[in-house]
Amino acid sequence: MTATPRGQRKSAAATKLGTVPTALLRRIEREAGGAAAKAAPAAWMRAVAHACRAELAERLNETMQADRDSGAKRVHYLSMEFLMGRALANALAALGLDAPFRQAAEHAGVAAADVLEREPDAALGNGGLGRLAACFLDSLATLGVPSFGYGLRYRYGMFAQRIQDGRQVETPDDWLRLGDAWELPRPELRYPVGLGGHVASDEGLARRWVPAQTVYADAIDFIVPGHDTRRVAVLRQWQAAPANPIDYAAFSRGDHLGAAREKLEAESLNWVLYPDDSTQAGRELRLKQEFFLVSASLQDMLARHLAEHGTLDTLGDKASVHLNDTHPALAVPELMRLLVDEHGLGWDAAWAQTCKLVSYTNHTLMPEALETWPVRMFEQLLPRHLEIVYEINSRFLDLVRAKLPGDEALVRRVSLVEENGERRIKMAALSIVASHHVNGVSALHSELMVQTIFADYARIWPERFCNVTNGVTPRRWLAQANPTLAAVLDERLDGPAWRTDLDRLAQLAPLARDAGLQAEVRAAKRANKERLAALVRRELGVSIDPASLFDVQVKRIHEYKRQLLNLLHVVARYQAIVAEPNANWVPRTVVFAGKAASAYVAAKDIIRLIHDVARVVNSDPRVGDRLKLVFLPNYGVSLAETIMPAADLSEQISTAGTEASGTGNMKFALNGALTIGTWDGANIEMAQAVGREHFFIFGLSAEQVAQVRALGYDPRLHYEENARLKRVIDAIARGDFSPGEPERYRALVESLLKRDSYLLLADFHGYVEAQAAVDRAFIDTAAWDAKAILNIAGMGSFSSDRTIREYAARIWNVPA
Ligand code: 26Q
Repeated sequence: MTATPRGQRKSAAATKLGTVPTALLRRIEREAGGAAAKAAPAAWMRAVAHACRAELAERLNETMQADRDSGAKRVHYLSMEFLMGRALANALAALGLDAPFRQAAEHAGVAAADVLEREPDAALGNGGLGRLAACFLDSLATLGVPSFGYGLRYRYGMFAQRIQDGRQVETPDDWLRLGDAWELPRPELRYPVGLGGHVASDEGLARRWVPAQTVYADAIDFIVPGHDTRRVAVLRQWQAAPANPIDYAAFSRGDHLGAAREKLEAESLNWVLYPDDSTQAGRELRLKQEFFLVSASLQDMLARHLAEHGTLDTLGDKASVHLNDTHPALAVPELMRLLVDEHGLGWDAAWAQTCKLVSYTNHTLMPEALETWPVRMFEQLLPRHLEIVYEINSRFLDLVRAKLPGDEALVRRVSLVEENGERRIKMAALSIVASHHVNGVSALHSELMVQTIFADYARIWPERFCNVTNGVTPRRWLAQANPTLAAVLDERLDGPAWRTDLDRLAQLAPLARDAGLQAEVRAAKRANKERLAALVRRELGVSIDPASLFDVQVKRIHEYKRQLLNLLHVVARYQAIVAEPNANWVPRTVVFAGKAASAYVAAKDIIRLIHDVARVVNSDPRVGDRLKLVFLPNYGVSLAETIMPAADLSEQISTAGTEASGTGNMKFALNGALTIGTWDGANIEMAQAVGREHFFIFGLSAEQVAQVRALGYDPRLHYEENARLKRVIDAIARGDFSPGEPERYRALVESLLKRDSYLLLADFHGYVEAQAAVDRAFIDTAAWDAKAILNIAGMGSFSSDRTIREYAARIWNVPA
């Protein structure tokens, strides 16, 4: 095996059709039942995936054997979401099979790209939190950290988004229709999970849960390859199965639906991912899903520990349980129940182990997004767990009274039970109380976390709170998504090592003004822009000019992310172009993509307005190529892989203090886009790493936002004082973009003028100025290219490898 300049390992017989391609072709012929040349791309995709899976399964066995033998401490990463995307290109790269695959395809006359595109995205997540978990698995594997990711095998993942008459329509994402070529079922791993019922006491006063219903959790593994290592990570996903798949009595009465009730109920646990990151979906099914995930995962962890060590006394030394936000927070009472009720530990011993095991990452500061569950629902579904939560709470509140005596108001505030209105359990409080570490995901977010939402807990346990800034995997987000730029880096950074040592990007900084490097980076960007332009033409029938400035905002649609601020600028620019068509306009293409939660009306209005504005702008002959606006439907991991490498400008414009970190911001900069952004989340650390002068920063700081709000914010003042802003809002309010229905955006405009909860109007002026600075910078090509190179060079520390090393060292106490 030798490394080529592109970093792919070639087999010795790479030039002729070597043994690997021959084996691949045989496999395809076997699986597709005929000549490889005639097999459909989907059949190719499955066959190649199966070939990779066989190799990955071997590596998984090796990895697990090694961890058993060394008695290694393992990390258990519990998450309701893993937004994995496609796996084939990544597996081929990690296994060194990319070149053989391409050779085999070429030999058979099949387009490799067609095969790769047949793979459906595994979209088992909503957005940032889920994609972060996927990047973490890539880094856990690559760094060789003994670990398990635990999640649910959703039958339907994130909905597919279609646009009809400018409006979002959600359709089911049938990602398993072709069968998942990657799954490795583990029929030997099955655990019972109870629900409902009551609590009984035995003679010894021990309490024991008697569930009304039991389902089984079956394990299905998804293997994540490491890069530059034979080690792998595993994502273990749980599939629910009924204890009694058929009620024969009902069946023989002819009541077929009734006979299937238990089966249907069990399967509902895997039915669909909650597509809601905006509102607290107080739904019973969601609570059941959360419990199902944690119960199965913890039973699996305990079974393994007992098999390896024979005692639970060492559990906390050999395992770590990480909560990806509070969604798996039921792990705390479930672990206590398993240890105390099922394994006979005393409360104090069990609590000591639990606190040694658990850590928790918070991903949002917005109080309305903090998860709470009605006590009533909790009690119905999990009666024993409610008792345990009460016991945890009572001991915790005693501790608070002892530590900070005489402050009953504090005691009420920190209680795990919200007593105002309907009584509810506060999942963040539950997570904090049991965690040895609680972290935020950027420096600002972690600071605000202890100053605002968790201030009381930080007073009690200041040492418990810390920061671990997010990162992204350079394997997917640079090497795979941007092969043209990756080839430039391989050349300039002496080979492929940057893929697993991203700090090497810093070596580009001294070359930022090198005309040769600038030309190479520019050519790569141009190729990626042409690829995106082709996609836009295919999908939307709109032609966009690859020479124009590609200004891109792609992420979940949310008011706090302020897609609407971006759109206000687009309208302002449109009006200015119409007013002065002969001025020296820098041609721009504004690209949006993103999904709105199905119940989030304001977010859906924004999607509709983008389409309405796009129709008007794109068909106005006075505008021509000076401005184009496009919305690409069905944003997801795969679309991001095409869009991000093609961006010149990355829009990261959340109201300061609202975006916990952002990770798209990192992916864009890594691919040579410049950022226009607020002083928020990880934008701050990125700007510091790159140099503020190479960032377009605007708007109020988090502190100023808090001040403005405290003083009483009146958006109308900005509207009255800023003529440009007034023209924009008046045009929307008048129906300039919805002539058939002038009232269409009344609620949207009214909300802007009356509340403007995210201070768009306050930041509008600064934003428009920053956009003007972008235009000026873009026309100086050499200066722009230098900035792009410095952005790439500054991204070394935003690798998820760095993030995982920090978790390993500071939180999990495992080697990495
Ligand atoms: C909660 C209850 C019921 C149903 C759904 C939910 C739910 C689901 C998803 C609540 C929140 C989420 C997702 C949150 C999320 O993606 N947060 C993002 O996390 C990223 C990784 O840390 C950050 O970069 C982003 O700033 C943050 O918004």
